[in-house]
Amino acid sequence: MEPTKTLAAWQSECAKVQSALAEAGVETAADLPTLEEVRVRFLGRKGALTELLKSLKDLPLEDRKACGPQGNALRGSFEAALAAARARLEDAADAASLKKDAVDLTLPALRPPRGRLHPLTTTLDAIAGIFRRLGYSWAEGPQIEDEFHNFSALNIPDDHPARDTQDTFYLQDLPRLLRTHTSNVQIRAMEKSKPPIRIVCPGRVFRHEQIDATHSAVFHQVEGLVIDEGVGFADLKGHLQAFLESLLGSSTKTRFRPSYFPFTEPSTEVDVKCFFCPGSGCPACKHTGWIEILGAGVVNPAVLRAVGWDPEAWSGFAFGIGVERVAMLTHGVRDLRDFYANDLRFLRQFDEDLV
Ligand code: 2NM
Repeated sequence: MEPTKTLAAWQSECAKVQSALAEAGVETAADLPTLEEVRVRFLGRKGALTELLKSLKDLPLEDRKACGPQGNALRGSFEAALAAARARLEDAADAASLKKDAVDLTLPALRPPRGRLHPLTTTLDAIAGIFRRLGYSWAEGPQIEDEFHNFSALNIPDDHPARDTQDTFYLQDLPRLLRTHTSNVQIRAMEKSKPPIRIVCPGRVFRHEQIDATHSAVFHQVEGLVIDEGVGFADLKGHLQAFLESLLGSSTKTRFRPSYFPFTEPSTEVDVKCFFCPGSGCPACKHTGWIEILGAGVVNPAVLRAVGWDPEAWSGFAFGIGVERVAMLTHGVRDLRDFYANDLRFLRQFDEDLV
């Protein structure tokens, strides 16, 4: 093939490529895509340096021998400059990402958030746990109940105000109601067994109440029942004194006041000496020095008769404890609605109670 290019022409093109390379900014390219653009501009398929090297074949043989090494040297130094620039940019990118995603392994670990039992649950468990250690079994029953198990069997007369719709939630189309205490469980436990019995009945109860800081339409009770031969008021006092000392401390002072419930006779309301003030009076004890904590009494013979148990042969006592009321006193909570709001700022206050 006849040469079509002169040495002078090739040398001039080579000088142009060389000066274009010098101005291409390989050393100062800001990032890898820019550098790649420069590479393609000179060494791509139609790149200026590629074309220059391809045109070597158009030179006379003698000139090709002289220009070949010159062209290759140019490509060599350009490729070396590209490699150096690429290494510089990659190092910089690595350093930037290390800085951005830096992990300080000397920092203390973050604790994963941990759930806990609700203070009403721990209070209910604490109450039931004390009675378990006094030999009581745990019994549960329905929250939707009939009038017999919630009222009649408990010697609550048909015209008693507690049965009024002002106080009790009745179901719309059924002769059923939401239990107003867990005594229904005790009636059912007696119905399906024989004396003796010693049970606690923890659970949710419902009353048609005006809701305020100390009243909720839904709350929790732990009721207890002991029936055996010759069990009376002295046993009631012994069990409840032991319970209160275990719950509130061995120096707890109690006061058994006479009271009235249809299902017990005699009946009593039990107060503990105020543990917020030295007896001098404060808002917690309504300036009386005493805090009412539970109700109790000797089971009315009418209740035993209602379940077919012989009141001449068997006797015993029963009590009812409001879980919310105890939890308010033991946790220093002034508004029981705080227990139901599920505000973690409130609930987390009691994390230290659990070990
Ligand atoms: C109270 C107070 C006094 C009570 C009575 C009975 C049953 F079923 F045996 F008759 N259960 N609970 C009772 C007695 C409950 O709550 C303040």
